[in-house]
Amino acid sequence: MASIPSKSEESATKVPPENVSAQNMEVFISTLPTREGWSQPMVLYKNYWCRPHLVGMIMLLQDTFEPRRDDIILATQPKCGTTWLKALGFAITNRSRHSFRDHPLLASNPQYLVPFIEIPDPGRDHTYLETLSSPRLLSTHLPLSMLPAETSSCGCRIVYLCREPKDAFVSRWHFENKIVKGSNIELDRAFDMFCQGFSPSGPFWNHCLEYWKESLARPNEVLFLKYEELKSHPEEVVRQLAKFLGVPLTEEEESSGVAKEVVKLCSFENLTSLKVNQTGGVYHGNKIYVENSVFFRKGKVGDWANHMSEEMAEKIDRVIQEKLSGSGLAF
Ligand code: PAP
Repeated sequence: MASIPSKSEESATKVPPENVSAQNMEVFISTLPTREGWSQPMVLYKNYWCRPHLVGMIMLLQDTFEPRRDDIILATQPKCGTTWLKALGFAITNRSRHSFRDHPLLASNPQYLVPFIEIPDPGRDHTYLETLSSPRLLSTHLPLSMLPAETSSCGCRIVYLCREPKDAFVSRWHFENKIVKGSNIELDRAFDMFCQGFSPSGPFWNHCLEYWKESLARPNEVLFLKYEELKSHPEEVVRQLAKFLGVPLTEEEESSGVAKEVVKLCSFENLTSLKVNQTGGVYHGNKIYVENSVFFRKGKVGDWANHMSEEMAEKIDRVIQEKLSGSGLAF
């Protein structure tokens, strides 16, 4: 068993010891910088803020996850369109198997049709991923630097969806106050934390930048998309996604309007009209009950304007511009 670092040895960038036992995990987590402010305290692990219980899961992932060449990983920062991307990815890659009239997306919340690699679905553990037949459609909220190294070398494909930071922030703020009973985080306070880089999976900009740079270096394996372009040209993005995932739309599919059908099936309006997304929910590993409806709120571009002052918008725009400067990425 590996030894646990002492507090004095600890640093925010520290690589965790391998094979830390379950008993020692708590000790290890207690050595990480901790900060409160969101609905639950968070720790800084490998330069990113996350819920403490996630650290063990990420470490387990490093040891157990074996990426396959034909895996597809849908990567997002929370609140940037995960549910939508999962729906689209599932609909595109499974379109020969299911008719649009009798589709799994009509009976299941998209979140549970595409498993997270770092967070086992309720009732399952990490071994579940190994039981899935290829090609696997998987998802993650982790930054690229936290994925097992083979993910970058095995040739699997990653689709990253990011979102305009002001809208992502507003969505996060609503979610935080909804998900934990009694949570009442003030907008101003949440805003300051977000601008400091302190948010779940944050700093927001570093998460985006890692995937952005990788998409420039390995365009055939990493596709970088924005929520806003998906909103404005959904059918084009569906075609782009299908092509990138190695299942381009055929001429026949084009003439029968498959892109349109996929967009309609996965649309905010359709998904929110379904009973499965209006009722029910599941308990997650951290004992939080997540209602299926919580993944849907407004689904709009620009809702930040209903919450932020001009001053706030200018500040966050300045922070983001500065952090992304020189990268070629802009919002
Ligand atoms: P997660 O981080 O918990 O996985 P995620 O799906 O990334 O959730 O974020 C939810 C946001 O996506 C919500 O945005 P809002 O708060 O600004 O409204 C949600 O409404 C939006 N969303 C979910 N499904 C869709 C969809 N089909 N089309 C467009 N937006 C969607």
